[in-house]
Amino acid sequence: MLIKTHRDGFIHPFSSEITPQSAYQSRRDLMKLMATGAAGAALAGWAGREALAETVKPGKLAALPGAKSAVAGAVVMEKATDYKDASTYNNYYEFGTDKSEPAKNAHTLKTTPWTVTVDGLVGKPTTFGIEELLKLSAQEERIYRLRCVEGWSMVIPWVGYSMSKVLEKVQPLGNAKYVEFFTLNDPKTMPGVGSRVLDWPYIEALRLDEAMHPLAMLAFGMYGEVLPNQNGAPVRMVLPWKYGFKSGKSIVRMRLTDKEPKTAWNKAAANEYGFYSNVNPEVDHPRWSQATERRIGEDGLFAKKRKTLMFNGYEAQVGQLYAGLDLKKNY
Ligand SMILES: Nc1nc2c(c(=O)[nH]1)N[C@H]1C(S)=C(S)[C@@H](COP(=O)(O)O)O[C@H]1N2
Ligand SMILES: [Mo]
Repeated sequence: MLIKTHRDGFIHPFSSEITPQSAYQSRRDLMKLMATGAAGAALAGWAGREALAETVKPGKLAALPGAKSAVAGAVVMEKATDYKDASTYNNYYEFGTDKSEPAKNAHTLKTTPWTVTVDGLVGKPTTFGIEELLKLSAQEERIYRLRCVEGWSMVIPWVGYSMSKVLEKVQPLGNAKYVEFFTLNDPKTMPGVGSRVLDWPYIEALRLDEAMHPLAMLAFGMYGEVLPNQNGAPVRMVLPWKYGFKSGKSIVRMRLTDKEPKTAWNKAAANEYGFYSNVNPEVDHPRWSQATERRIGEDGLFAKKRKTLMFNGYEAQVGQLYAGLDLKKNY
């Protein structure tokens, strides 16, 4: 196929800029062009923007377009996972531990009104309304790999911006070293928090320099629409170089601290889930290898497993953050 730009697949569409209808239309147009041999010029316009991916947004949720991101490494040239898979195969324990449960149960999540408080070691502690947060910086579309610690992966077009934009606004103090992220813990709407699998709320944390890295994202949408509840509406973290569980969903508070915070999965099993949890094919989980992964949507009988990449393929961008750190000890 002509516009194959990567061994793994095709450039995928910027869903925010095209409707399902127009994607289909342009796909047909491209096929026609190719048939007449006049595709060359048309392809220039397509490069990195539109393609033959079958992914279309369902158009059920409010549109949330994002401009193409200029952040280095923010757009992976791989076929995006089908929206259907990305929105029905989820991990969100507050709505059940089975992958299919969040999509069935998360309709109870109440996403308005919603506020996010940013406090702790900052000059200007602030509580942002979700509308205010949405407008704090321009929305960008970023296509990131998401690698779950369980051994599966997806490619998702998120809409949002670097979380550094919010952190800069509140003016971190000199002694702030970490950011602790609190997610919603509401027994009335979240059937899962009655169970003892985790210590609620689901808490995640980053070193401040990790949180300030341009790839560290706050996402409000995916596939050109606002987030479905099961994917962490109305706002979640996305850390593409870390295992999926570091990307907390439905964030309500960010607290800057000088001590390394305790995180939900680290509290549950410290020997299995470290503070860093950077994707690393060379450091196995105590119960399974992390060397390969299964891409959701490619799980046919003959589908080959993919090799997991160091830092999930984002080593050029984030490797420096961990210079001199023993990654076997600091897993
Ligand atoms: N609050 C909360 N955030 C969470 C989780 C969770 O159970 N609760 N699961 C994590 C895990 S293990 C993964 S792999 C990703 C999955 O995100 P997705 O369902 O959008 O693919 O969300 C992460 N964020
Ligand atoms: Mo995960």
